[in-house]
Amino acid sequence: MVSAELRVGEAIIDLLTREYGVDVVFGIPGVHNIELYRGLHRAGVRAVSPRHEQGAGFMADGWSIVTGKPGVCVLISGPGLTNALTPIAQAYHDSRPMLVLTSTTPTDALGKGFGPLHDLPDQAAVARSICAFSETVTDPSRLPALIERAFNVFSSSRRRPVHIAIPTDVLTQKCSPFARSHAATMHDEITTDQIARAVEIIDPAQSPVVIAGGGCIDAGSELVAFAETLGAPVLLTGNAKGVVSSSHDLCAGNCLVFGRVQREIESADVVVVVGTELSDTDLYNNGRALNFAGKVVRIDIDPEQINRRTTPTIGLVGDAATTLKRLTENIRKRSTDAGRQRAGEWRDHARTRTNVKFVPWLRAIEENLPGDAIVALDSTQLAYSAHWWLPATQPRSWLAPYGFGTLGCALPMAIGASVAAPSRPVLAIVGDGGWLFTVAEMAAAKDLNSNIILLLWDNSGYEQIRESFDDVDAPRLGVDVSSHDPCLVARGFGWQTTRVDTPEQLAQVLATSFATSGPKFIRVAAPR
Ligand SMILES: Cc1ncc(C[n+]2csc(CCOP(=O)(O)OP(=O)(O)O)c2C)c(N)n1
Repeated sequence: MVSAELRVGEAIIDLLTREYGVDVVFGIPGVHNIELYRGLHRAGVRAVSPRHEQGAGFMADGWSIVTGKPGVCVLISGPGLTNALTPIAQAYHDSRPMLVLTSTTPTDALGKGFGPLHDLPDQAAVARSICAFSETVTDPSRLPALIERAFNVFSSSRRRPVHIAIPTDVLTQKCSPFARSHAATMHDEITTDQIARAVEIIDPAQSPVVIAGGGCIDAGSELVAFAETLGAPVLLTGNAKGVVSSSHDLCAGNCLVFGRVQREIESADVVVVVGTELSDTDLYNNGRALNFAGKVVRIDIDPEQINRRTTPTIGLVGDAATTLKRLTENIRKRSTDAGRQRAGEWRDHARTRTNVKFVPWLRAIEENLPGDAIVALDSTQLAYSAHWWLPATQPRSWLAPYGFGTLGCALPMAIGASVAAPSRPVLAIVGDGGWLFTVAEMAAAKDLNSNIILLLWDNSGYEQIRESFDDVDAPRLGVDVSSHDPCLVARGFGWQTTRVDTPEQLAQVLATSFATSGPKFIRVAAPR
């Protein structure tokens, strides 16, 4: 019998480190969550300090993409959580794991409207719609089962964030160390008969195509083996960039947004759709769902997703890696010639359709990007074409706001990525508008001496939105904003800073920047 020796706040962190391997968290301490921080200190967990909880969430998300593990945030009650809602929603939208631990109002005041500090009417409810589950825990004996449930979500279903709020009086209660709860997970195995039916559909195909999404992030080798056996070109969504190397002949890259490519997919006789919502943020075609003329084999871990946006000829609800492997073992092997040709045509099409305004800048980046680089993109014009133009040769190295489309995520995601992989260079491409959303995290990057190059695409305002106003003949309003003297700001945060005016200068500065470590800021005077 272990004696009561921990506070609940310490016991949660102890459980997370001992049983779930948590060794780094992102968050900001306050009076209310000190017991969680006491636990972090006791367990020797690294606590990364952003300058705003939005930064904590994005760092956790960036860290999670690179490591494949759930990012953990430790936040205070009320504003600690509300400040982090945007990155939590991003992780929800893009199906990524994140564990958010918050303190909340003392038990006797919960939901009573007494107005204690940081109170929300229902803190758990605030996060519920963007989490797999969000719970307030007043009985600490429930915590081990809830943490186990969270890690089951992260490992064996569609990944989503989880939020657990613990009242401050519960965090200070004494308890014995928590034992791990071993809840069962539900797994419906795809049957041999279902695999056989899918193979019957796939084998006669003359022009098969594979579309792979973020659900394939850990299924790269199985996806390549499947495509090589089928001889099919692979189109990747943004969240799958790098899952098949852009140097692979069958990789058509990220050109799903092009009308010609969409029409050719729609006329293929068999399309295998794996781990993707096929959403508007993958297709950018004003919400039009693809209208497949041929047969569709769809693989998704989420039974809710399997019929959304398209009803497949056959839906296989299961893990991408296992299911692709089983299909590969059963389909007939064929030549890759036609598939390679198609992939090449689509890659070329994307390049020729890229706005010439961006091409020399993209080339300067492409020519200098090291093979092991991690790229983080914000929502800025240069980044839009970078999605298909820049290479990505390994998975978990490409970070962008694909689903939620929020500004300001790239810098803190880059910092999280750099915490995960300190020796790899990280390039963040950020617009002058988006940069200011999370500019305070420049201080965090300086503290950490993060190996980040921040390329600021400075067109003095919200250029994409300026163009959107013009497109619909609306008078421009609220779009001509300036960040004044960005280089001075960056220097103030202690970053090495350079201003470039031409693509040639950019190429030179990138070459030297990638050769040195530490945070570096390159302000590009963007053409308009
Ligand atoms: C949180 C949030 N607010 C507003 C927007 C709308 N929005 C999309 S792109 C954009 C312009 C961003 O400007 P900047 O970062 O300078 O990039 P640029 O378009 O100028 O290349 C805006 C305001 C958004 N996507 N996210």
